[in-house]
Amino acid sequence: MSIPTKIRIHELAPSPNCMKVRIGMNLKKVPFKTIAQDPMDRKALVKAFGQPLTPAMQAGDMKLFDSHAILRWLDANAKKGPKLFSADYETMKGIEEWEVFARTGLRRGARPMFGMAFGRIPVTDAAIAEANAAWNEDTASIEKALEASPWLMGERISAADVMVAPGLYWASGPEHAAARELPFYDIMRRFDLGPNRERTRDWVARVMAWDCWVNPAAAGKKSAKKAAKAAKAKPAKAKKPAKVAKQAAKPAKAKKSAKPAKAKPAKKPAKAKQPAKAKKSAKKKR
Ligand SMILES: N[C@@H](CCC(=O)N[C@@H](CS)C(=O)NCC(=O)O)C(=O)O
Repeated sequence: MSIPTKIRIHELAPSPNCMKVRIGMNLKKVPFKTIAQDPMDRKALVKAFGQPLTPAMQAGDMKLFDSHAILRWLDANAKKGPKLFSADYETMKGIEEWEVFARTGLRRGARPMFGMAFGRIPVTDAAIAEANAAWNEDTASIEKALEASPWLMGERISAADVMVAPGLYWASGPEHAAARELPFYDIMRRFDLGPNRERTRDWVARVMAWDCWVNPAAAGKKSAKKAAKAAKAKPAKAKKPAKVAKQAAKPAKAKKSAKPAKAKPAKKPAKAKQPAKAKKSAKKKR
């Protein structure tokens, strides 16, 4: 089966699970369009997919939901870009362990963060402090893994990075939320990974540089222009894209991570380069 030319992703743009799919699509150089899901009305989504969550993908006449399922489909079918999973048994097991972590290991920070941002949980300083303590504790294993190598599974980017990093995006720098305009983001910016998470922040930025919602240049020049136009992009607050690019090039650990400018899959040579820097003018606000 080849990749259909018409791919539509139903998404809630700021959601980490939707970020994973955009990153996967861009790494694999698969063109796609997004359809914004109304968070308050999931009827059409349920009718089409039999379930209410995003991301949900229509690719030609095939339907698929669940971000990790979509990543697997991409890796099995797209011809370009780095290999996200692996032919190596042990590497696959390692990726799947990180996958379990992505699904369950960050809940103590993520649930209160999204709960407060969506108005489901009262916003209190104490609850935010508790969630931030959890963010710090629960990312210790990531910081440790990144002491040994620039990516979770070694010298190359893999599905492990794509599955885990987006869940940390909103807590990895208050400037991410501060650059966007809804009250939702005023709450998101109060969350933080806390001290001694420099490698983790740097790695999140390197993975997120592949998300065209964060970095329109990630989808290639033409798409970046289109995305910027569609979003009626306002002039950027210059610093953010520059920072993404700078962090992307910054070594997580002296020599080894001199490489991550190129995104590569675990234990396999990769063709994908780190995406271009977001142009100032391509910066969009939502
Ligand atoms: N296992 C699914 C989870 C999808 C999921 O939870 N999506 C969220 C957005 S990140 C959603 O649609 N939530 C509905 C809601 O919170 O009302 C995946 O990885 O795609």
